[in-house]
Amino acid sequence: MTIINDQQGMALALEWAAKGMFITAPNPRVGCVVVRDGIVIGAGHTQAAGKAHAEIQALADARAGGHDVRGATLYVTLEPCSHHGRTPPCADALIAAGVGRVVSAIADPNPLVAGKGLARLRAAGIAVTTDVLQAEALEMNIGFFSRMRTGLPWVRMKAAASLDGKTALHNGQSQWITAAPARDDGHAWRARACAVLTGIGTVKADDPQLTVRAVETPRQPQRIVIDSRLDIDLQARILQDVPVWIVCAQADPGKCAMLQSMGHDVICLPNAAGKVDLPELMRELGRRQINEVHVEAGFKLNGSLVREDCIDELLLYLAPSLIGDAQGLFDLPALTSLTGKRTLAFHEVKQIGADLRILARFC
Ligand code: AOF
Ligand code: ZN
Repeated sequence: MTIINDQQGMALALEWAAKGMFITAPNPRVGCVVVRDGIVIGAGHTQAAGKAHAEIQALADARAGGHDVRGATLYVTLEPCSHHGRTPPCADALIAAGVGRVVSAIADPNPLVAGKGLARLRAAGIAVTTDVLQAEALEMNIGFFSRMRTGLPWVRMKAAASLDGKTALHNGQSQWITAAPARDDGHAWRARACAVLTGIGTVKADDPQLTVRAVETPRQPQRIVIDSRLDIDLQARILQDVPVWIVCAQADPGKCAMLQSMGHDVICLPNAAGKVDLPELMRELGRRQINEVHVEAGFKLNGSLVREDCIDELLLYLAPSLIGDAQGLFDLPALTSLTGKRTLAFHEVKQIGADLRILARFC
């Protein structure tokens, strides 16, 4: 493949970043390609936390192919780091390698880096170009950017409904409203998240595992259940294999100890009303280095999360069917004036099989 301009080089680096989609958290997923005379001589992506960054992988790949990286151009989807974290600074490795030019998509929001990586490259005489495919690079790591900028994860709420906005019949039947391609697509979004969050209502009604199954992934997201009164049945399927974080507002010491002895983590975060303090939970998840949260919950918790401004984005699958009087998407209060409506902006609308996928962001 011949790289004829910076956009093309960065588009390829973004493809490499996507290869790290499920493995890099809490680190951002970064891709890097090394180009000499328009020819790609090396490529790589961020490995698991504590392991090599994208630039190091790409340089090693080029060298393994017998290529000389001196004077080469390096496309990287995030500013190369300048700090000693779990790994040494990439900026230093690029300077030592003698690369000629670095093209970066977006500045690293990590305050330990934030411009210092590019400054160090420039100070060493390397030509630097920035902000190439910046918007795409931001999307790739939207949760990491959110956490670095605000301390909060990016919270995406997934739901599937009929065209008349209904998620289940009154008798609870909901399988299936959307078709298999849309359901598999939902698993890919689940897989990329650091955590999957649901409520005790869904655990009781569906006894879900909330694992990723339709997509091959080396790691399962952390599962979180909001369960104010610690009502969860110890036999619930979600509790049977890997540790779950159970968030409550009142922790019965006996039940708490039993859950802990099964390896689960009980987080008690009551608000003044005796319910789980949802905004505080989001801050806690940020402190626990959760970048993206994937919410799959029911009418009640969906409503509470929206009302308490905890959601950044809706991932809504709409099936081309009408099911009439049935369960809606969100438990929100009736309004007397449209001035009170919650407004979102459509970010992307795409057809997946027979269904529609809508990504809409709160304004
Ligand atoms: C890069 N290339 O591929 C990634 C970067 O603890 P460490 O050493 O792994 O550093 C983690 C930080 O490095 C992370 O918070 C972010 O600022 C940056 N990520 N930087 O040059 C990469 N993944
Ligand atoms: Zn680095």
